[in-house]
Amino acid sequence: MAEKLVYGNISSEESIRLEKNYGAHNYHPLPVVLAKGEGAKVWDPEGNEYFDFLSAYSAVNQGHCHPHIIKALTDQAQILTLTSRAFFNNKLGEFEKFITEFFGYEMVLPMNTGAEAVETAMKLSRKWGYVKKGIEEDKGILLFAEGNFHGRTISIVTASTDPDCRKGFGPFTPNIENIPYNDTVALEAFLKEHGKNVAAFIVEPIQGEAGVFVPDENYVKDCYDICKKYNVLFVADEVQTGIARTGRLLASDYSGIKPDIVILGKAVSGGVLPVSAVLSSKEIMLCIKPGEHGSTFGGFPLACSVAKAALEVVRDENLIERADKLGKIFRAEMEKIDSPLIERVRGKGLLNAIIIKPKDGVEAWDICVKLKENGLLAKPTHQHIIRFAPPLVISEEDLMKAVNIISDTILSLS
Ligand code: IF1
Repeated sequence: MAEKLVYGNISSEESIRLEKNYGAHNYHPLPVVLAKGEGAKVWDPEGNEYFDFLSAYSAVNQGHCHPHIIKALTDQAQILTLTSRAFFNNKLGEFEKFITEFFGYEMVLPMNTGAEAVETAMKLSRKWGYVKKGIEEDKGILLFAEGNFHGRTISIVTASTDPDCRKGFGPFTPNIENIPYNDTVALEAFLKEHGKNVAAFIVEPIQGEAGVFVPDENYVKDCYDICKKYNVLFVADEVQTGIARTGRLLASDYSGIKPDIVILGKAVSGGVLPVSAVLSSKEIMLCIKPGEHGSTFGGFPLACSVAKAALEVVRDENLIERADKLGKIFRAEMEKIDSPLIERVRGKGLLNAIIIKPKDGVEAWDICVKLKENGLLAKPTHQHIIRFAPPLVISEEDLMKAVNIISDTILSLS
């Protein structure tokens, strides 16, 4: 018998069937259909309620459909949405001043998706390498860490070491190299040999896709210092770790360094529109001249209004402190779960993961399916890791309810 629909007019079953028949098969989603979101909770068409412990991969740090952001969206949508950059608009400059002051940088280059912002940082780094560092034309190297995730374009997957991301998509972009992550000796060795031609080292302060892999405490600071020694730009991809997620405004803040270039995406808009940004100094940013880079939508008035509101929420609702405090509670609670299925708990702020030790055929995927049945959504990564990253606006009370769901679920499978 068909269940009665509470949200929308298409059932979960029908939604899945439609996606399967008409959409490219480039994802393998958990079998749950979302029809509504509010704060840290989401609902399926049949009205079942879930805690969202993925937050659209940390895009929804401010919570689903935050009223302040949605007001900015609907207000601006009735006035002006898109102008292109062929003309000035009255929202862009205001937003640029706001975001640069917010993060303590001189200039910003707005784009849309995270991958576009990474590509922008790659182009900007190479341009700086030729214009300022004096690298011989077409010799500029971009250095990345193994296990990275920076997006899906050809040049970005050139830097990937994950066969799923690369296989069948070659040939790749030249002069993109890798060194092991969390290995400053490898960085120093590479720069000692090739430093003259290296424009930038582009790295995640915590590797997200690698399973919330937190490097050694001094890693980011030491990498920064090594880069300075060889006049190489230190570029932090904070698309996932930035904007309060890890309990600091930027994860780089834990290391007390200021990257030469910061890449932001996802939560810049609170998950309302694709808005990304590259932050840097005038010295670096002004290496790119009119006509050399851009995007039809980059910095569009609607995005500017939404992103400004989204950052105001981070400030006004103390999301940095919340993530820091709730993260400590969450990890402590996870440590208490006495189950052979849990090998390790790790993370910073509200970007956390538990490493699963498969037992009697029970794997991370099975745990996530069971969590879903019990009212909590999370996604496995790399088969044996489950990432837990709720919206930062989650109340302590809801966090504890979620902790109980996770604990009960894991114990029931142990
Ligand atoms: C998908 C992962 C997360 C990112 C960093 C740039 C981008 C991302 C550090 C590109 C994107 C995503 C995209 C998402 C899955 C996801 C992800 F599991 F693959 F690694 F978040 F953990 N830099 N991350 O994490 O941003 O172009 O997607 O806006 O479905 O591919 P984008």
